[in-house]
Amino acid sequence: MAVKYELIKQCSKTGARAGKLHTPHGTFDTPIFMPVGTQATVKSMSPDELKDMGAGIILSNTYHLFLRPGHSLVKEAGGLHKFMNWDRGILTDSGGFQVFSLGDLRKITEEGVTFRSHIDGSKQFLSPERATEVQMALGADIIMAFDECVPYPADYDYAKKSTERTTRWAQRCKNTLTREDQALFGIVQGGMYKDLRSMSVHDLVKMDFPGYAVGGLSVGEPKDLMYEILEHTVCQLPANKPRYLMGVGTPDCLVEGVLHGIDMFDCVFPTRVARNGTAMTAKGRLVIKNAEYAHDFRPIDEECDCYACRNFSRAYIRHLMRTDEIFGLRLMTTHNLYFLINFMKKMREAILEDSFVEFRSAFIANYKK
Ligand code: PRF
Ligand code: ZN
Repeated sequence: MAVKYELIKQCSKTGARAGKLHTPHGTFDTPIFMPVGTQATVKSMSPDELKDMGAGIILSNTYHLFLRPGHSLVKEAGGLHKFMNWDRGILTDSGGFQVFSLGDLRKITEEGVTFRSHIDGSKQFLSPERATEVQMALGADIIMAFDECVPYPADYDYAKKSTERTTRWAQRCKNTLTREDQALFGIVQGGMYKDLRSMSVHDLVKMDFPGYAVGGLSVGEPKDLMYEILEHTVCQLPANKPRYLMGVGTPDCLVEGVLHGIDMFDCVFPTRVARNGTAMTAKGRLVIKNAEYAHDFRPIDEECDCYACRNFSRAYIRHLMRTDEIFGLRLMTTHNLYFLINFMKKMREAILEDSFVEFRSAFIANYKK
């Protein structure tokens, strides 16, 4: 099997767990946060910088690489790892979610999705077979089933039909995959309906995927509802397989995800907000352009030892961001990614010491949303 999950420690009071994910490109500690590299690059960071901050697996996108530069070119380069010179783990999302975010530009049938490229308006088609073939050409360690993310809100009938189709699509993805060095994860959908979530888990688990993702959350629903559906879903997933919560990456949601037994996360949030001047800290967000930091010569985060915090002040980074200097984006991105990777490490240590409940209480007491 291409990817194997090893459970190291289960929290005695919550669903939280510490483990290891073995892949063809290394073994990584879980829970893990995967930085997003949509266009085969984590924006503004070199692979060496990512390694220095402790990144293990990064996520890239089938949709974007399929449209440009095209999966054949990436294959010609020797695959995505070689193309971007990244020798640790890669997970590619299937394109399902991106295609469905195009709104009016797409049409869904049982066969697949016809859509217009956001780049040149050309007509394109992705199906479970095509999305899997593209992901085989890219060559990531973990590839995702082609799914429909049920929108929020959605009526019961639509959510049911969509979820059943996603399950049929998952089987078609599985039938298409021929590479033995890639692990295909199934994606649980079901909207905000518990019985549909149970149905989705049940049907996917029968297909025996090497890992399972929880999709269709963090799509605009209230956080309490998200946590409720998450808990209901995760506790039905097999304990010996990795669990991935898609598109979630704010500190409060990461803590709740880990609490319920999630092992993997990805989100554009840390890198996107960094470029717009927001730093993440254990106390909450810090908006670097604010006037209050003009004469503040402390680091972004006094508890952080990333390259940015060890060497530069808030006042300096504020100046770079206000003058649109590229170095400012790089420092902000470095900090946010380092912060999150380190945050996951701290959660893992707490689980290993069986003090995750205390970690969570201390976090909640300190963190301003
Ligand atoms: N499906 C896929 N990718 C995703 C999602 C999903 O439901 C989400 C939902 N938060 C983020 N990314 N394929
Ligand atoms: Zn820092």
